[in-house]
Amino acid sequence: MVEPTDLAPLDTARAWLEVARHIAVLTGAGVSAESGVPTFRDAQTGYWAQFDPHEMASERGFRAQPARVWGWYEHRRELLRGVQPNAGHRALADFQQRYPERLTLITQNVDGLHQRAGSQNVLCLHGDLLTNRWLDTPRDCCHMKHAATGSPPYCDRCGNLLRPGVVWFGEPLPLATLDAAQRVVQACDLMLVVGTAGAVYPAAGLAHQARDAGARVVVINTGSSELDDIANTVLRGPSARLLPALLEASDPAQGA
Ligand code: BJW
Repeated sequence: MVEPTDLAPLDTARAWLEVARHIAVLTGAGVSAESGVPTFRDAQTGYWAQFDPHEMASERGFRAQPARVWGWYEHRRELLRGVQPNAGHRALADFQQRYPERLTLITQNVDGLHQRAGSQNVLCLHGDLLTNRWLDTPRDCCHMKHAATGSPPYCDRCGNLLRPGVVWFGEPLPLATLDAAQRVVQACDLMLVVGTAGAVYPAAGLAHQARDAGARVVVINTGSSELDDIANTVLRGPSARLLPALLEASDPAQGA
């Protein structure tokens, strides 16, 4: 008899998907790469090949150079206006629409492309690039925003700055979202880890938790990731091709 693990990785993953009752999906920047959104850590093309993450993605960096950091986020927001979800985003959304009780999407991405593809109840660990919030605890006066081109808007009474609504290094993830994600991975029997280097915690820790709790872990990535070692199988290739190949052919266990 042929065991699933004797099959090629894609067939193995399909076989696991078909019997999985609760599927957790953790996505990272790679899932949006084929939409034209740069990743962070890819050599040459990733943001961190060009910028120092401590300067561009930390509160300290923002306080030191607010106009520079704000300008980078404005550039990224502008880029997002010109891109569309790709076949990988759509395959995840379509699968969830067909089997809403089976799939929960957890993303590190701040680009909103999963939601634009139609995914529901997405657990966004690192916030939302298209929102802002006050840098310091807002006072009563903090609704008067003064905007100057190229600089973060600020309260013209107390000077409090607006900042992007994302999670920077050294900042806590939204507690309720992280709690929900941890419950999902504890309860899943299959976890897909897609397009992430697996270098940033606590997000990457979710894959370890799933594995420790007995779930099968499938990594989908064009290159190697820090989570390959804990994966039960690795699908090497672009997610816009592999996610449709995996999810569209699937006919999960009826009545499970
Ligand atoms: C494809 C592809 C294709 C390409 N198809 N694949 C434990 C150990 C060590 C350190 C820590 C730890 N716990 C916490 C830390 C510290 C820190 C951390 O993790 N540091 C490590 C880097 C060393 N973590 C934090 O600071 C976090 N906060 C925290 O822990 O708070 C604790 C606290 C509690 C109470 C009070 C106070 C504090 C916060 C982390 C925030 C991360 N923020 C960023 C920026 C968001 C805003 C923005 O967008 O500007 O989030 S950093 C950046 O990395 C972004 C991403 O979401 C995140 C992950 O990146 P991702 O998605 O993996 O992208 P890449 O580029 O790294 O990888 C892309 C992958 O795709 C590659 O593998 C490619 O091969 C692949 N790929 N094309 C499939 N077509």
